[in-house]
Amino acid sequence: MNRLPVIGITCYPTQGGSGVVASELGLSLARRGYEVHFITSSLPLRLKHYEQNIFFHQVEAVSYPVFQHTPYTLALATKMSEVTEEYGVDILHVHYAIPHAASAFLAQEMVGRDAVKVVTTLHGTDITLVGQEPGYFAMTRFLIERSDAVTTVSTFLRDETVRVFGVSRHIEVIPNFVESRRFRPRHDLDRTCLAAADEKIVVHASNFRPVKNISAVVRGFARICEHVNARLILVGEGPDRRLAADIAAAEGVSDRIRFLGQVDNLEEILAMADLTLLPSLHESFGLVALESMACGTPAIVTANGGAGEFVEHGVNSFLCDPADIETIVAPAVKLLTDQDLYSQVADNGLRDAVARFGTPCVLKRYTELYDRVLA
Ligand code: GMT
Repeated sequence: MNRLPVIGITCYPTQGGSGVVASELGLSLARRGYEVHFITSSLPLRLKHYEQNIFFHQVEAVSYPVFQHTPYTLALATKMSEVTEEYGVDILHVHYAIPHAASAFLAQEMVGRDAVKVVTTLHGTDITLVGQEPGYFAMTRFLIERSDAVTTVSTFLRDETVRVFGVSRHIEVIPNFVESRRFRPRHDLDRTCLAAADEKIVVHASNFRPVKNISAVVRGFARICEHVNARLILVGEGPDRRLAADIAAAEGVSDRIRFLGQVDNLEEILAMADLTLLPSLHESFGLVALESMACGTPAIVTANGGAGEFVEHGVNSFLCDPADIETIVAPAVKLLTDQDLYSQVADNGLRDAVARFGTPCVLKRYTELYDRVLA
C-alpha cells in the first residue's frame, strides 16, 4: 500500500484508561497524517475539539418494545461496516474486547475479510474480570483467536491472556504511552486553587470502581496525615465515591479531602500534585501513574499487575501491596518529608516516562503493526 492506511477506532468514550489510550492514539495518528474514524456511542472525552483528519461517527442503538436489552453490539457492527465501505477503512482497531471485538468481527464478515482487518487491543478488566465471566468467556477467547492482530498493554496482561484463555496465537505487547507535551511539569500553575500553601497535595484519579481499592487510598491518606500536613484530591466519578466519603468521615479526614469529579485538565492537577496514589487490587498497566510521572509527580502504584514494567521501585516511583497500607504510607511519608529523595525520584520518573513511554516510541509500534497486518 503506497498511502497511509485509514484507521477506524472503537472504544468506550467515557472516563477510563482504554478510552484515553484509544483517543490519544487516534489523535497522534491524525497529527501524523493518518485518516482516523472514531466509531463510538458518543464523542470520546479527549476529542472535544476539532482536529484535522479526525472523523466521528456516532453509533445509535435504537431500542424497541420487544427488546429486553438494546442490541448495541449489532448497531456498532452495522456502523463499522458502513463507515468501512464509505471511507475505505483498512483497519478496525478496537479497544476492550467486549463487545467491540465482536462488532468488528461481524463488520468484517459483512464487508469481506479482505476488505478490512481487525486489530484488538486488550486493556485489563476485559481479560482479568469481564472476559472470565462464564457468559463472556468463550466469546472473548473466540475473538482473541479471530482478530487479525491482538495487542496487550503489558507483558503481565499478555501472560494472563495466555494463561486464562489458553490461546496460542501471537500477542504483541504495546504499552500505554504518555503525550509529554501535555503531561509535563508545570511550575507556572497556582497550587493554592487545590490546597493551602503549606499543604502537600496527594491525588487519586480513577473511575472509582471496586478494583481501584478506594478504601486503601483514603485509609492510607489518613495515616500519611499523622506525619505530613496534606490534602487529598480525588478526581473522577464512580460507584465507590460514596465509600470514599464514608471512610474519610470514619478516619476523621473529611476536611482534608476534596472531590473534584470529572475534570478535563487532569494534566494540570497531576502537575500541581506532590504524589499520586494508585493502590488498585490490580492494574494491567496503570496509565494515570505514568501520566503523573511525566508531570514530575512520583506515584505509589499497585505491584499487582503490570505497573512494575514502568515503575522501578524506589528509583522512579514506588510499588505497593494493595493489601498492606504500610507499603503505601511508608514511601509516601519518606517522599513527602525528604526533599532530596523526592527530587531524585521525581526526576527519574519524568526521564523514564518520556524516554521509554513517550508518544513517538510507542506510536511507532502501532503503525508498524498496522503495516504488518496489511502486508
Ligand atoms: O480500568 C479498567 O478496568 C478498564 C480499563 C479502562 O477502560 O479504563 O483500564 C485498563 O486499561 C488502561 C489503559 O490501557 C490501563 O492503564 C489500566 O491499568 C487498566 N485497568 C485495569 O487493569 C484495572
